[in-house]
Amino acid sequence: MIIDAAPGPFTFDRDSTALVVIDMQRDFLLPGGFGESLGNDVSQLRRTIEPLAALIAAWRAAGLPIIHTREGHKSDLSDCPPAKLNRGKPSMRIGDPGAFGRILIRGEYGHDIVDELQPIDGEIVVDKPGKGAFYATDMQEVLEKLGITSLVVTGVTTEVCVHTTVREANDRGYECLVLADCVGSYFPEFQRVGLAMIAAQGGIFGWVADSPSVIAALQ
Ligand code: C5J
Repeated sequence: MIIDAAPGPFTFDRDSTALVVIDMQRDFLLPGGFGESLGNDVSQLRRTIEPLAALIAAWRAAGLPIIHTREGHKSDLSDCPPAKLNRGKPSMRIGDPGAFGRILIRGEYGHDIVDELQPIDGEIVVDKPGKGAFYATDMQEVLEKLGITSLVVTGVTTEVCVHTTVREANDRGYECLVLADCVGSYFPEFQRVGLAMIAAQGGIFGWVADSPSVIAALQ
């Protein structure tokens, strides 16, 4: 399949491509949740839900693999380095009580994926303690087992967990297509620059396109 993308056409093979949906978690996306409590405009992330739901439906219909990720930590915080824990607003740190349970703690309501994009049986969920999907996870083994060499990358936030994952994937030899309408940042300028950085210099980290062109190619 060939997708019209920046900086040029992105070619991928159905048998070796996975859709990666990064951290579409209630803590980041729900009004009243952790993300909003830090002063962020969650509508900037929520606009990705509708196109992503359509993409996931098309990807499922095509029978191709989907990998969801969630950023979060064990309840005793033993996998959260002090350098991460001690940052942020003092009353709103990882593990503190939030509107949807302890913030970014596995098993809490807020840590899980928004209702609209819940994984279905057979889809892989990678729980990650860091920003990138490869650090301290079995992501690489999962991809190798599936014979995946290309990733269609979606989710939040563009400049943090999406970028870190794309950079980790790029260094490991994966071809990454990032879908602009299916990734979101709380900060519009970071969204614009984050996407530009991926496709700059002839695609230094990968390619950028929109989801309708992928959905059309799948049909
Ligand atoms: C952040 C993420 N922003 N999923 N996490 O802390 O991008």
